[in-house]
Amino acid sequence: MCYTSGMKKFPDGFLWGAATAAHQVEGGNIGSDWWEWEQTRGRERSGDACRHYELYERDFDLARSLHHNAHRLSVEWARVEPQEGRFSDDALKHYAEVVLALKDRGIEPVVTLHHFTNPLWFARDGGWEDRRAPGRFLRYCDAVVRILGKHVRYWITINEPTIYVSHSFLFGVWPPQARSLWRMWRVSRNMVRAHVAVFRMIHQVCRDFGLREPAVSIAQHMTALVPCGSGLRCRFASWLRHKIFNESFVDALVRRRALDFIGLNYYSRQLVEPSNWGIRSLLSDVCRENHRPVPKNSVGWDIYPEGLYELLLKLKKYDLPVMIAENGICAEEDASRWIFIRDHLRSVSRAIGAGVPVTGYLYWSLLDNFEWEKGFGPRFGLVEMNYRTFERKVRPSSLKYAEVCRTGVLSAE
Ligand code: IFM
Repeated sequence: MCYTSGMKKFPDGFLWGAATAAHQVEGGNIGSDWWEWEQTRGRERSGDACRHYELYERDFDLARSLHHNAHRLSVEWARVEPQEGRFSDDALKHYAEVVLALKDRGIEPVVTLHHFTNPLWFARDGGWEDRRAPGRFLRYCDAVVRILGKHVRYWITINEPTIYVSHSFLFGVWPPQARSLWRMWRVSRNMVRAHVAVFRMIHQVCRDFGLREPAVSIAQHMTALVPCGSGLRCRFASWLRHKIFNESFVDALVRRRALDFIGLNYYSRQLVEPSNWGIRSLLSDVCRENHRPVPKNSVGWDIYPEGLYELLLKLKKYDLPVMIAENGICAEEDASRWIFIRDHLRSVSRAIGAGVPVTGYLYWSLLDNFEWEKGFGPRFGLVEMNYRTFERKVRPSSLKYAEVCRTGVLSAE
């Protein structure tokens, strides 16, 4: 790492790019539980989204023109297995073409197998709570890996398991809108089992076919948990939340030797201030006074680049490579996007200098997209989307980021 006059040079071979997820960009994901939920409960419907299912080559041309050498996408289970045990050759062929379209452009694919959405048949028949869930997920992943395995090295089995289980089974804001610790625990346990089974299967398939060693992980969402005051309660609650929300999945998988690297999704901080020693308060109370104000994104999340550095240092103990699998800002004006990227890359660079083996940075997201229960309002894209005409427009911030991707250097200003 070179620090000459504030300039930061990233390691050779560093992965630079952006991420997307099928349901958020593809459009027409009619066989999924989210699609059904949106028809009656959602604020907005995903509808055609960005029409990425048909326009992916155009989007990858843009990624290449922005000097990305990696791209994270997700395969949609509901398309690949629209009915239990019946696989769609068309969908599998489509994803093979998508991955090849990336390779043809010199872009390394990072493939996610589960990004919040489930096939309807699966959701209706017990979903992730059912003891058959890990086996069902494994069967789907096996079909995908057998087709894509020779072109894909980096796999993310499950995106943000803690966000999925908390939003869907504890806070009740995502389908199936449950509010139950017991159900959340069952789903978490099944997701751990599912990941471990898929991790082993991917390694086995690569051995069987004589393919190069794969790199398999989850994408773990982590929040910087900052005690609001110096008192014991604030510090204890921050520690506890970090253990549960940031580290529990990673710990479970490291114990089972089922991670080749750590995929880290980082967006924001939480200023922790529990009002009492009750468990609910310890786990969820935040400072209401705005004691240590920082800028916010357009949906009110604190922007806190130092948090990325702090979390990366905490990951050092695992002795595994780390890929920033998502980091991004939704903003009404684009100027803050480049400042966000620059400041977070400074944190990444500091962490690398402190000995954390960070191997890549994938901005969320390549395109504006469907932000789940918030609909199309938040704009995260390097590329602006016109949802009426589907015209794509490169934002100025993406050109500044492109220069870093091209040179591997973050300049001082
Ligand atoms: O849009 C989401 C993505 O699906 C998962 N990580 C966080 C992003 C922004 O909220």
